[in-house]
Amino acid sequence: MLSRRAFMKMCAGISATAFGSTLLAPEVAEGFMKLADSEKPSVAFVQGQCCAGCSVSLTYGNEADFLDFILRVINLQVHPTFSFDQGRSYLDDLERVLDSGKCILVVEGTIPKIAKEACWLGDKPLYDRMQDIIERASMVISSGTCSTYGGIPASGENLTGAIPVKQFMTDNGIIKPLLFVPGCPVNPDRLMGTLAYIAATGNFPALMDSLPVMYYKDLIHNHCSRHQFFTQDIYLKSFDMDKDSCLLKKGCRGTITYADCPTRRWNHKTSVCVESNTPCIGCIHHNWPFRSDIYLDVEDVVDIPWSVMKERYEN
Ligand code: FSX
Ligand code: SF4
Repeated sequence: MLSRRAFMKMCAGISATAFGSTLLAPEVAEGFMKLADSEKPSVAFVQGQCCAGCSVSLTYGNEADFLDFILRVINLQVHPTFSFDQGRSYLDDLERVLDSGKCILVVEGTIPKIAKEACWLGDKPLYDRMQDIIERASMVISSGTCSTYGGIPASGENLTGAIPVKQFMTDNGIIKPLLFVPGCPVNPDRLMGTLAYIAATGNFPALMDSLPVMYYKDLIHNHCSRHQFFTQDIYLKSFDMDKDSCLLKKGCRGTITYADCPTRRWNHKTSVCVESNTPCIGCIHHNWPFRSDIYLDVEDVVDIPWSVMKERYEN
């Protein structure tokens, strides 16, 4: 059995890795004690227009192992990609868990409002089912950029009228606690960490514009490993050059995108976009995918005032 000291040390470790600070260690400890003798929160996933990449991403946890997570922290009741039960059985399971009135609903993807037939759930368009589903959940998490801001399905001419969850709720007068975990795909730690926080405390973590502050408070640019080259005006001009340069002139959106990617990293902390010689494409930004090209060639960046360039990068 763990001593109190060892237990608190473990909670501080979890707090530091999942939430970026040891400050939440007491809350984590209290939460785990609560979890030990109470029911784990029920979680149901629903997918709209998306590529299911967010769910695939979830299985590549950095700090938290997905299997461990669904065995110890939450009670994953139903998931359109992971559940053994598919089709009618998935719908029956979804109904059952929603009937409990205590389920946390995670939505991936958008909901088509114009061409409703672009996304079906069972024998009805998702749009016609969504009000009932959301109203029976205790809280809603928009997982991924599509579900949060519209993302790829709502880009361009948006012929299907793809809308994110928040707009669906506003259009249909639904009031329900709603939290955003954007990213295309979502970073597994951010979704599992958010759910773990809710499991431990029963509440949402601190939010700013519906985003957990612990993951989305700083610009990627501010913690980027290439930041020193930015301050020295050393910019990458061609991708076959060495790595000792800033990617700003190749359209890097780390300058306008708020997330902890440089420190949290991806794929078991292997790397992060800018360290793989790829500019940040801003997949977490509310305007993503931007109307302009993903990889911009902006040779004149140095001479353009930052305020003007920022506007250019945000579109
Ligand atoms: Fe969107 Fe997610 Fe991108 Fe895909 O669920 S955020 S297209 S990685 O799968 O919704
Ligand atoms: Fe900022 Fe991108 Fe340059 Fe990194 S590579 S310092 S995020 S502009």
